[in-house]
Amino acid sequence: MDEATLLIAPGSAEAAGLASSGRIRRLLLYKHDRQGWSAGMTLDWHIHCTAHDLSRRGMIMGIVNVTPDSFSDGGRFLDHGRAVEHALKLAAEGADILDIGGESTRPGAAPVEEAEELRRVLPVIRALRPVTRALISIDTMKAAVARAALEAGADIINDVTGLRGDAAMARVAADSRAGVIVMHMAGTPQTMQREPVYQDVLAEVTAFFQERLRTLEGQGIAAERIVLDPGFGFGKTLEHNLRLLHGLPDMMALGRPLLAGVSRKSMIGQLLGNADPAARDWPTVALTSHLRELGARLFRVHEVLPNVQALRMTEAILGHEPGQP
Ligand code: HH2
Repeated sequence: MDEATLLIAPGSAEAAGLASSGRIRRLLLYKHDRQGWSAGMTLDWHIHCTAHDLSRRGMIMGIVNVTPDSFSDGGRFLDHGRAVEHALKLAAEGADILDIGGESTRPGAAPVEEAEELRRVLPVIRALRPVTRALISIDTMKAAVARAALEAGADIINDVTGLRGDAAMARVAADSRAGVIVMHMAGTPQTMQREPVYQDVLAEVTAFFQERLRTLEGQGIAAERIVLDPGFGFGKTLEHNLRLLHGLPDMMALGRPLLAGVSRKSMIGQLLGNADPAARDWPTVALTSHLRELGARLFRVHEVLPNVQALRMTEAILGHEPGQP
């Protein structure tokens, strides 16, 4: 198979198979980053009536945890006023998306009742909607929470179960025109870090995405509305996370934008011997730059400003066509 065939059919099973063989890694990177699928290909993300073109300009998603127990900032923004203030600060720093969550997904976290989750997130979304132009995403595994959040003005459903956790979630997404983030997780937050095992983590996560794209399309959710997220730290050892990060260029063959959520995660602590999550922001910034070069287009982060700066600098270099001064 040659380069032209690949460009004609990114996202096809054929392209994904070739990509996971490792043989076209550099070609895909070059074609995508330097030329942005120039042979008629785009990397659009459809949200409501707008197509956001991510081929040349990625997005920063700022994290707003309205929780008492999130792994790095639990309790800091449980108060609604504080959460809104924090979200507006992230938007002012350049966040394209504000990701509002009312249930921690850290390993072993206790599940939260629907009523309590709604009580945490809805007032924050309602307060933000009229005062920010940033997109708002709802980070939830519950269909009822997603539906209420969309009614309150949210634009995106961010479901760490990849729309498998709650049987009603796909219907909520299909009934709306919201963007959808499909994340891979092995098990549940309660069980996921109990010795996760894969034969080939990259092939298995890629196959999961193919199945999700197919199934969700059949349920009325067009692929153009979907962003894919390998789910770093969700049922993965350090080795699994590193393999997936290295394999991002291969996953681009799926033809959908990729989101990386590595901010302050324990894999950084494991590698650097860095126990304090808040002290993991600089490695996170470095990863934003590097992962943008490997093909990721969306970055879910706690600290927005330095990540926006790293992303824009990296894109300035990637977009610099040969022959220009
Ligand atoms: N990670 C967390 C939560 N939601 N959503 C996506 N799409 N991707 C991720 O990697 C991801 C996510 C965990 O981080 P955080 O929200 O900071 O912690 P907690 O779950 O403890 O609130």
